[in-house]
Amino acid sequence: MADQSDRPGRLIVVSNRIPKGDVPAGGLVFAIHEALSGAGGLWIGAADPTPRADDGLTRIGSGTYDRATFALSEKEHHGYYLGYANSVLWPLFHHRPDLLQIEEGDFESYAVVNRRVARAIAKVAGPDDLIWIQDYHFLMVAQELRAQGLTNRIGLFLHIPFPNPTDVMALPQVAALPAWLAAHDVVGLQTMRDVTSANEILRHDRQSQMLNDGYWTRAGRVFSILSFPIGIDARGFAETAARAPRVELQLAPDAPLLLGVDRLDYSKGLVHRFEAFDEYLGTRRPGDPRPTFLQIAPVSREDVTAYQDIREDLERAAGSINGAHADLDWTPLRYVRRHIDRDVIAGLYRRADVALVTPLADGMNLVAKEFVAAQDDDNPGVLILSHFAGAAEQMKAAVLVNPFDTHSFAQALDRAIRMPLKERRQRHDELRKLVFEKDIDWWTQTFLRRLSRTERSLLRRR
Ligand code: ADQ
Repeated sequence: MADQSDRPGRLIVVSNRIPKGDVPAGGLVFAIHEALSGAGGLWIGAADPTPRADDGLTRIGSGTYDRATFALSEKEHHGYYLGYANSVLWPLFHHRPDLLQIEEGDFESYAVVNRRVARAIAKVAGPDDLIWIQDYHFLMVAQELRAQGLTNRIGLFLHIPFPNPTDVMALPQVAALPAWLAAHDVVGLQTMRDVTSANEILRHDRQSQMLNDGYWTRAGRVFSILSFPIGIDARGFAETAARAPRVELQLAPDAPLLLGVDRLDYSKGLVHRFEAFDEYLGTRRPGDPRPTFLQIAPVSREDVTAYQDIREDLERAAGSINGAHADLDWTPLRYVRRHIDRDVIAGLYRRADVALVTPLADGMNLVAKEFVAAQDDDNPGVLILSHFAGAAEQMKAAVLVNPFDTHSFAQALDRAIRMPLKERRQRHDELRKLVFEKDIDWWTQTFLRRLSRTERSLLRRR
């Protein structure tokens, strides 16, 4: 790929996933597309695994910005992606050190891939380009770029939670983590809770010293750790929901519809959610409405053992709930594992009376925001949200639950199903304001503004 350093001030984004064709509407991938369409620049992501991996980038498309992939061998896909990223960092950062699978060679594979990405960036980056690294797949890229002499402004946004100081001890590379972070100019996290954890971990590092206003200094560099809660394309999503095709669900006329939409993942708290629904069903009084809970959860990361286990647990729980409560004309729980199109999901959000967004740990959780954007403002549904979703820090007008406390979770379900229109509207108005104001554009602009102003902030402090 040609050196493009003659075009100063571009944005270079790195994310593991990159669309190989059209950009799907909504989600993070769409947000990156939007940011690059405005600023122009380069988007780098992983190619599909091949038997061998070479250095360099392969251009896969260009328009208002360029797209390129870095190569990944099948062995690296195993070690870097399925191994270190998804069997070490993901469980650890989601507060599940018990699920860690530390395999020899996986970290080396992660380091090799991070180094390859850094070399590729170093080759094409002009001195004024902003480099924006997305997520836990690339924690070492900035350090490698600094080792190669790059002085560009580099930002990292971590989409997942930050581990607490105790859990992080289970990371074999824990001693290296502060240096990985310090190689960036801005480290963006989803919530204040995450910033507190990161600060706490850095306080234990002898070389890191806290300045103020989110700034740290380490080994001669100044960097900041701040929260930038991610948003959605609220306006676009609301339009999709209002236009969405109506799906025939064959529910009884007044049956409340409860809805869950998640990637099948142990962090999403699906078994706990099923248990709370089971308890709620057990406490229904005669004449109470007969709700249907529709859970959509397509499988993901099937090659990781923990994901096979959760799938089995869930199917067992679903079978037992329907076995105990179903009637000839009523199936209380419907569990759909098939992929469902985004516009159909938008229509289901709008139709649902209650959304269950109850992860045990989650960086933000965009489903909570999509549900709010999709509602009919005159007759909105109720959002039940776990305290452990990053979204709970902003969305205080939701019905907040502790997913580990089955009994109070079941009571919250009952309350949500019965909630009068006035209260539903009051809560919804507050949530809607937040989701539309702090949308995906707000997030992108806030992060990039902070990153591009870094130099000036640093000069002030010298
Ligand atoms: P995810 O873990 O993927 O993202 P989430 O924030 O809920 O979680 O986003 C999922 C997206 O996929 C949503 O846009 C949703 O509509 C869509 N989706 C979910 N289930 C679907 C289904 N069955 N069919 C079709 N689409 C489905 C990571 C972090 C989150 C963080 C985001 C963004 O784990 O905590 O909020 O990045 O930063």
